[in-house]
Amino acid sequence: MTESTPGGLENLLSEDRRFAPSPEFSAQANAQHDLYAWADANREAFWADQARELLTWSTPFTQVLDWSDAPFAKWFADGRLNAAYNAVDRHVEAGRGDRVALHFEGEAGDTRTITYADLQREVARAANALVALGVGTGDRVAIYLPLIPEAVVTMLACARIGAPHSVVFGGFSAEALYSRILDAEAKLVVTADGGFRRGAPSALKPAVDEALAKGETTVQHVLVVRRTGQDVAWTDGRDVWWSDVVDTASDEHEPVEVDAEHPLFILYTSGTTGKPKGIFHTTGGYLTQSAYTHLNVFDLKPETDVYWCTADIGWITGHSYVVYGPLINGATQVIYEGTPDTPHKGRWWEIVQKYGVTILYTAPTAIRTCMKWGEDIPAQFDLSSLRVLGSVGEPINPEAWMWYRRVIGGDSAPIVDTWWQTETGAIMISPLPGVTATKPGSAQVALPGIAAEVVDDDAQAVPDGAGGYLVLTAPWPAMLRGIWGDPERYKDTYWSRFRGLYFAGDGAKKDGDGDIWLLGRVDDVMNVSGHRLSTTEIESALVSHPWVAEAAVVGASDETTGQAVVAFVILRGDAGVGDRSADDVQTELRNHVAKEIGPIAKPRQILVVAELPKTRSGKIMRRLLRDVAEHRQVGDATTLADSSVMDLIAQGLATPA
Ligand code: 6R9
Repeated sequence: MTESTPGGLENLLSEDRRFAPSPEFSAQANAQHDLYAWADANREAFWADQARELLTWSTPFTQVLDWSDAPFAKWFADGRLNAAYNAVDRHVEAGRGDRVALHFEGEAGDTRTITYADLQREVARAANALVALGVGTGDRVAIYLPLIPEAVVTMLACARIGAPHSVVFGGFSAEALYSRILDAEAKLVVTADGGFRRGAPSALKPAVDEALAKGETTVQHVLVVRRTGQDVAWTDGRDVWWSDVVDTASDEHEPVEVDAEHPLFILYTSGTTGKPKGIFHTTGGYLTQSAYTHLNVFDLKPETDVYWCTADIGWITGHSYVVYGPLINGATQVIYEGTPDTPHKGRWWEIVQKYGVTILYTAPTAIRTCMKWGEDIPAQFDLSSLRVLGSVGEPINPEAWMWYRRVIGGDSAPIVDTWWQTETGAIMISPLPGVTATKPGSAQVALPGIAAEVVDDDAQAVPDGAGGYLVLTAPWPAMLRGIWGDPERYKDTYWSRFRGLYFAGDGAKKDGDGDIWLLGRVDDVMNVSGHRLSTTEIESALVSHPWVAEAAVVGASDETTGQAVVAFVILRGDAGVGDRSADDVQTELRNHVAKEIGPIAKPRQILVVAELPKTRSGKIMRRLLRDVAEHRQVGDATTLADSSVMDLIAQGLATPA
């Protein structure tokens, strides 16, 4: 049951600005209009063509889709290949070894230029080192690294030996890391002493030490990259330096050929319950769709483009559009370790100018932050190289879209607003630059080969102009193959709401042209700066503090981050809060959440209340709390078990604690 039905945003449907691609852009674009017809004619044949065209198979497949055990899909099941070979070696074999794969820009301004030939040697060394550390095909490796070249190298080294990686975002806490290590039964953790964030070294290794001290795990070794030079604690026998085992390893390694359905990685994402879900992806289908979308949605020309996706590798965007998609396509790309405002607020635009970035892929929250800083900052840099702009992570509001186009895109670069999820593995709904006349704020249409629909409560497609739930109506190559170790949860979460349809958890509307507008989550998942956070998970973290009796968390709209975490807590009378001020209580609890989950989960605001609004079945009515958090007139409270609760909350907030 969801308590908020998609709605509102009527103003979006009256958006009538259109930006048709220029004839020059259309003429040179990778994707032409006939791509839709090709895919519509025979979806499976279309994907088979893409898989053959974009990947090198060591054993060609003869089967395309096997949906006989739905919703568990198999794509290209009798084919065999290696992901790292496809991302690196074959480019070198084809004489493109001198092409730059990665322009690495450290936060402090240090740089490294890594060609495909360099990358091949480095990945081979790392693969040999992993094997020497006892990692075999099928074993899981947890990766807890900053965005430095070693992160990309480690992911590819895992892929090279067929060991699924589980990247844990470096901003996550020891607790979060521990639960992910346990769930995946990781054999190895790869980390660094630290990374540079906001002008200072920020430690990572202590969180790994703390995680592994929490209890028995399957981890045998911790492989540590030296990045910041910080002091680190050392466990002899368990911990090894990258420089000792990778730098000294042989740079020759034979990639391990795996089945198309061999797991490539696990990536944890927030669900509606406290326990994060280990979304797992396999090899052939995932790589096919990442490469296809990267080539067509961004119009990549590998010989001339300089591509930059600002996502961290801890998120799915970093997997599909920093590592696999671009490297499979032989792209030259920028990776940047740090924050956009270090050492100054023009840092990103300085990087665009320095490398002549032609394709930029980022998130609405970053665009809104830059809007807030003012357009005179990007105006100081030459951004004329940019020719395609992408957006991902949350709905982009039309003002931000227009600003992005005008200030960053010089009023001409097409914007691709790409809707997809950790679960979908790759982009699903997006304009095609050169084909689609874009509309500020709408992701518009399913890509060729993808089938999406907006349905009502009874799974019926809604007419144009109406709203409902976004579903995917046909299997796609990069779809998740399940939740690690929990097939039932996979079926329940995605396939039980509407029979035979994949329920994405997003509300959506179709406008008069049938174009899709995403309206945000309809479940208890928040979207803060493009990161998915579960209300339940943060509530559990709050309740784990001795002062807190009960907690309810909502996502309140926020000008910069899209949504912000607002928590309502009931304190325990006997727990020793004493006469601490409301400010002290708030600070203590905010820090507690940061420690339990990670700084991105820190509530913007914590309000101490006497009661929480609940239905008779005991479900907290977060909708009403969201009204309070967003300073609105509180909506219909008639289903509350005790209707005076909202008055109490309102009164409590009016009187300073
Ligand atoms: C890739 C990624 C998935 C959720 C998704 C939706 C939101 C992503 C969006 C968008 C509107 C877009 N979302 N892209 N909403 N327009 N272009 O972000 O994956 O972290 O799993 O989040 O993000 O709510 O369901 P993930």
